Amino acid sequence: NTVNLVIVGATGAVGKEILNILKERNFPINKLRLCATSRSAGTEIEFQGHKYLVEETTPDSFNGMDVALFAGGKASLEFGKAAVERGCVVIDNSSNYRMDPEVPLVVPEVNPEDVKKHKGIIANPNCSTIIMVVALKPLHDAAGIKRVVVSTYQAVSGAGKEGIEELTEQVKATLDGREYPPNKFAHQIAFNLIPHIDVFQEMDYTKEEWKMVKETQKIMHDDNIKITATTVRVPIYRSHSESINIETEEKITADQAREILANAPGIIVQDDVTNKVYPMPLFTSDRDEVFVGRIREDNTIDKGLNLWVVGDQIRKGAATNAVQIAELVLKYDSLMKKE
Ligand code: 11C
Repeated sequence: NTVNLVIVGATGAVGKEILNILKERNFPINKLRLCATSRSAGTEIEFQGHKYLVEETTPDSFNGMDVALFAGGKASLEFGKAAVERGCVVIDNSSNYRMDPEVPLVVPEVNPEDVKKHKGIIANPNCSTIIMVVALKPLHDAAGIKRVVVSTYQAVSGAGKEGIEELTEQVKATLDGREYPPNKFAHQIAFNLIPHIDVFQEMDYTKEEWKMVKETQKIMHDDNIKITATTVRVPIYRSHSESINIETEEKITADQAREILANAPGIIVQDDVTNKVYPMPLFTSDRDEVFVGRIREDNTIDKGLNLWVVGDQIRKGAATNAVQIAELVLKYDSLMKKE
């Protein structure tokens, strides 16, 4: 089976990474259409030896296509339903439909079967949620997670290309003794940390923090897991890091957790403190796996663990996860090539 595939938002950070991953994984494409806003339409993108002209997204962009990968933003609100009406399965990396009960929210290592329940739209979770649940799922299966306390250290590229540019220019300006006022971020990000990602909502938690709570419960099919999050922007380019404390129903030792995680899909355990081995964002970027280290028993409770989890949020946190979902759609839907 080959697929007629549309990528909406093909010129952004996630869209470009989706193209890299489709190539790497040899995704079976019959026809490819690249779309974006009118601002980026006309850009030329090379993919597997062919040159593609980026088109402005319109409802007709989806005619005759099988799968539409939306890289993010508002596009799926505007065109998602039109794509479904034209027979496409939509895989949406934005937060627009994630909490819709009709829309499966999928991380292939955690709840692949949920893809089968789709009614046209499948949502890709938030990047920090994806990275966390890949690590939590095998421990939940083994010992039952009751409570999670997570603090994140999120890279500026989570805020897109403008986030990268703001950090670079602000670092240079600060070193030169010049002012570089914040624009993308609420405060200066150079030589700083900002405990504020996205807008403030109920109880003074941010939207990013609520995403980690609600999306995790939906993906894990367990509203009883208690989750509390603090999300922080840090001045690094790529890969989100997370300090995660869990409390479990059953006792699990650090050694057992290490073995469970080492055997789980999509995870690499890097945990050898004697040799100063632990995951760090500089070395987890451009990788699809989630890296786990600093695995320790929490000595303040009977059954608890601390973990340090790091993953490339543009790859596994967005583009790779979306392409993996497309692979599951192919597997479950047996899409037929449209001539
Ligand atoms: C960030 N997690 O790092 C955000 C970006 O819901 O897909 C992804 C927003 C989302 O700023």
